[in-house]
Amino acid sequence: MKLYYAPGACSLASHIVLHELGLPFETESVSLARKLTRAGVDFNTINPKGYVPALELDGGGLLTEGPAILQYLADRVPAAGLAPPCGTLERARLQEWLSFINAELHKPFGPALDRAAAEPEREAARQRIAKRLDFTERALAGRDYLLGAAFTVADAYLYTVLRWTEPAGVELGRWPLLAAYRARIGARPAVAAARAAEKLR
Ligand SMILES: N[C@@H](CCC(=O)N[C@@H](CS)C(=O)NCC(=O)O)C(=O)O
Repeated sequence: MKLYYAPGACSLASHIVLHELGLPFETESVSLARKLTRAGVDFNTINPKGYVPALELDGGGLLTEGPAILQYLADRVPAAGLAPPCGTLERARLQEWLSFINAELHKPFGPALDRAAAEPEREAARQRIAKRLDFTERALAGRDYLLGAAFTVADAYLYTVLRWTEPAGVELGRWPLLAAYRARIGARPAVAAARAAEKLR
């Protein structure tokens, strides 16, 4: 398998999960501004959607969309417990979180991080993010991870998105449970390894 990623982007969640699972994999970074892979290939010829993450599969073919990639990877190694079994309510809970993070939390970071966007648009995005972080903070009360006692792929994704708060102008200290959660997830060896591979702090 080969993961196309951009340092610190949402592809970090897939990169974390690959490290967590201990499966053999390769990576190649992509310049999102120039749509060029590190080897100089036009990334649009690999993923016509033009964005990361994109996972080249061992048997050929490409899988895109972070939530799909995260679940595909988790299902390769069920014993690792990074996703509950398919068909269970717990699996639907995982999908509920992945959808929420993807559509409700990840998306408003686009305008919030865009220095070219008008300030009112950026501020509206920050307010949307804050509302969603309020909800997530309440959901984490009394639990270490989004689904309860065990780390899942949803935690890899939420951690990745929480890393964007400061550059987006959102002070994570307003949500003490989320700040502690980010530090806790960030200390996992696989998370540190993925960060190091992407040359991130
Ligand atoms: N729907 C996609 C969105 C992925 C996405 O937003 N990727 C960003 C980085 S976090 C990107 O590559 N943006 C470059 C672009 O859209 O041109 C997913 O959930 O995987």
